[in-house]
Amino acid sequence: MSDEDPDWGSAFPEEFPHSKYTAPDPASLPRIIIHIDLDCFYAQVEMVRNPDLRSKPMGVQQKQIVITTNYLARARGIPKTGSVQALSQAYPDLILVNGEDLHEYRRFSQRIFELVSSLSFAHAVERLGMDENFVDVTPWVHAQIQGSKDPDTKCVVQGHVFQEGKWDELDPWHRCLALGSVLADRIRTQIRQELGLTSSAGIAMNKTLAKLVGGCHKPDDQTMLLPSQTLSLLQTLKSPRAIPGIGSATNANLIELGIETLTDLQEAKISDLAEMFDRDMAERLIQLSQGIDPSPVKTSGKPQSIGLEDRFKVISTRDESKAKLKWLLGRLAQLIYEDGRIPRVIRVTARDKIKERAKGRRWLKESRQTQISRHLMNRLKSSPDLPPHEESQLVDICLSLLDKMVNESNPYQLTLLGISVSDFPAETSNSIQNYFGAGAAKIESSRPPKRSHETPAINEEVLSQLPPDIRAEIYQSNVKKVKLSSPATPLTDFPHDWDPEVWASLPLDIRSELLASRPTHHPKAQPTNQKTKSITSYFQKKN
Ligand code: TTP
Ligand code: MG
Repeated sequence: MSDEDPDWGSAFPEEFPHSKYTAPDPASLPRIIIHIDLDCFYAQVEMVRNPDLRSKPMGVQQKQIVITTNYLARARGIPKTGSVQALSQAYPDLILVNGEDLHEYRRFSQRIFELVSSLSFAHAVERLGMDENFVDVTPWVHAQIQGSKDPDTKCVVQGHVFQEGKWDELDPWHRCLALGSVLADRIRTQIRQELGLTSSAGIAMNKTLAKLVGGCHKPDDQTMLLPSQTLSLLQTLKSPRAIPGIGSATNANLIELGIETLTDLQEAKISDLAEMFDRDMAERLIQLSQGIDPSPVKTSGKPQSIGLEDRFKVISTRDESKAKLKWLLGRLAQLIYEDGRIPRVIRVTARDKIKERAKGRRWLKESRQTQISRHLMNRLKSSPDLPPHEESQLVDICLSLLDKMVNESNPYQLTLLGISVSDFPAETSNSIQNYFGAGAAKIESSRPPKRSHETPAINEEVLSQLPPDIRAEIYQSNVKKVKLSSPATPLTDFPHDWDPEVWASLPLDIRSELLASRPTHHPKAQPTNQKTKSITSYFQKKN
């Protein structure tokens, strides 16, 4: 079925032209967000490439880890992930395909995003990692509800209602969601028809709920959440950690505060969290636990940064680091060439086991970045290979960034190194230097006009290659304890030597980055007496 020729007959089979129906005010209607998640994504891509694999239990391996298995394997009890050794031993008929070359996965990921973005009812599409997309279909749905459709008109739900709940087709909220379910079905059908891939979807009033409910009927199916079912859905989660966006680092902080269950967090006040989190973060955490997520679906553009990381057993000498950085640069050059933009900032990320132990942290990644002259990567406009001279200069720059994190005179044990680049030319008009003028602040930063995910200073490309729990953890460790000035209080942490108007016009993440770069400038989090709305009263409104 073409997108230009929608058959909404199945959604509204009957018309009542003489109705005295008054359309509901759109402001009183919920947002309708669809979350699409591809089923066993890498495995499906491999099965498209080699259809013989479809009838076999198979998995995709990177290094010694199986990162996904197909649903045939899962139906036989083979887990989704595990070590190659353990899974091969326990399931000798499991076929493993090497998935270290991400090129095809990225290509399919981009095609999915482009396909979904091209659908006329998709108001905004936000990529999350490689195989997930949020789609905001609110304007289209509201227009339908406001249109000539009579409230008595029959309306259908595609797929499941959460816990097979009963929905009321006369309730405008339910009707909005039902329309969302029809659109989700449409999206999934298009992806299947055009790319040969199956996916699962969640339909709800916000991103968090859509993502959570989308996992209820997997694979190749979809689930819609009624507003009154929000608490029931949340009750299926064991701990705050199960909420997308709450990583294990944040969870550990919550546990330190005595907040162990989701109910604890739902009932917490912002002041209860003040010891560990700034006010905005505390508020967001409490809201998330209550199923409240006002974050918009932000249309994704090209990634704000491009990068890759490698994990390994241990590197403890400069020569090994140099060799690894050189290897990473070579692969990064290929990605930059494919992207077509030339970056002006390079960032090195490292994880040092010894530091982690010393600080008692399980996941401690550090990054340092610096500006680079554009001529160093100019060749990548026309070739995927760096000339030797430029390559060696870049390796030296990376090593000097690493030196800022690793002291050669002390022992260290690196288990991860990564390089990413950002600040591409199209975005230079928004460069922070333009806001403050040269020399106003020595900040090495990049910012695209749009962010595809609310992860300040996080490399989406790198994130997309990581397991979801690690992605969430990295996200949390980046935002944790960073003062986020909310738009409602734009000048709270305002650095007084900067122009207030310019400050107010800056995006929140850049403000945070600037504040973070001024070590003495963070006023202590103000405890608040503001009471969080009780979750019950919040949801009593709409049943
Ligand atoms: P997921 O969406 O978590 O998993 P999936 O799509 O394979 O399976 P599901 O049907 O349960 O959604 O991750 C998407 C892809 O990300 C996955 O196919 C492989 C990759 N990935 C990694 O690179 N590393 C990892 O540790 C995991 C878990 C996944
Ligand atoms: Mg998936």
